[in-house]
Amino acid sequence: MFKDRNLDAVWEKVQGNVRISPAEALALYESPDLLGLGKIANSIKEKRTGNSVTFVVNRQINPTNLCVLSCKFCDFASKKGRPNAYAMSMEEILSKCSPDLREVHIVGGLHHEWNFEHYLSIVREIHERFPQIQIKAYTAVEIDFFAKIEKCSVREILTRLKDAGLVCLPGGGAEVFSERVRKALFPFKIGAPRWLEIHRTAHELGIRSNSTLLYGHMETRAERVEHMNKLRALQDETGGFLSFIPLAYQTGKTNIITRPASAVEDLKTMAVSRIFLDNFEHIKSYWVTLGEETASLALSFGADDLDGTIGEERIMHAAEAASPLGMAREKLERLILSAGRVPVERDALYNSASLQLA
Ligand code: V47
Repeated sequence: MFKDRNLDAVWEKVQGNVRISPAEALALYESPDLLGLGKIANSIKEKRTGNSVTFVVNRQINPTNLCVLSCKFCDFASKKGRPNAYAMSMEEILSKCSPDLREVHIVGGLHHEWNFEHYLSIVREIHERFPQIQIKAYTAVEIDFFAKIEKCSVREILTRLKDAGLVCLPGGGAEVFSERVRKALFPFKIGAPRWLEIHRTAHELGIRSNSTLLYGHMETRAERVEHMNKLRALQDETGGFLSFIPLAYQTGKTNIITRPASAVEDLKTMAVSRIFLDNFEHIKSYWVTLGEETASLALSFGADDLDGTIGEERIMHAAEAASPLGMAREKLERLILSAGRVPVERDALYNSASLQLA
């Protein structure tokens, strides 16, 4: 049935709802039959979400780029005194919010002077002024930092954030769950066990979360699959993940690599994740890192969501991402329609936004 006959067995498994192993996922990467891979991933996507592709009217807010960490892969972080360093005032943060938004996504640096109360007040103020906006805020890396500076448990930090209005956690800070890569690129950042523990605690508290994989730098395909395997195991345990987002590394000025991953590698990563992560409802095609064309193609390789309008993305654009800073709602809808899909607006928790209005 497939040009690559090795895909036949995977097709059979997928049709029978039988999970594939990490070794099989790795073998999928080696397949020369890209379209066959897409066909398998797409069959899973369509079984779960039909022909629809979701998007959210959201705004990304990166309150500061000042960061006590110095990760080698990151073009966003800065240090006090550098010309590009910034820290937004509360007024500036609030000015980014408007009542038409469904979601704000807050992520930023680990500021050397801000205390937890300040980070907490960002969530509280937004929630009080704009109660209709769902707040997706702070990666596990930030949560770990808050617990350290506040000298309390992750559970307490998350509970206080939830009480202030936090709805879910974004998936950042996971990078790639490989000690080899962590030591080389982000030795002072939390590793896999702590990232997973924080998301497990969030799920126990009823806080849903996303997950990411940063790929296309120095990691191997086997390390990517191992990363997905750890996420799949935690999802078996808690069921708390909403989505998986493969983040294609933007090369920027870090000199780690000269060229980003190819579109073929992007589409393979999308398809392999859709096939392997059989307990994840959503796989996101993040147009900011993929670019509009690949993001659109990814909608035929297993992705069922395009993220959102975003407004003003700073992390990937600090690394010279070629995509626009934000996208109008109409343009996002057109992108989905031109891929032959039906656009459906959602909220941060993937509930249909139009149903909520009814
Ligand atoms: O953790 C940093 C990544 C992440 C670069 O949860 C880079 O819905 C590519 O996690 N090229 C933060 N990626 C962003 C993030 C995210 C994005 C969209 C949606 C959601 C969600 C979460 O960005 C970081 C890091 O892995 N990153 N630098 C770069 N040059």
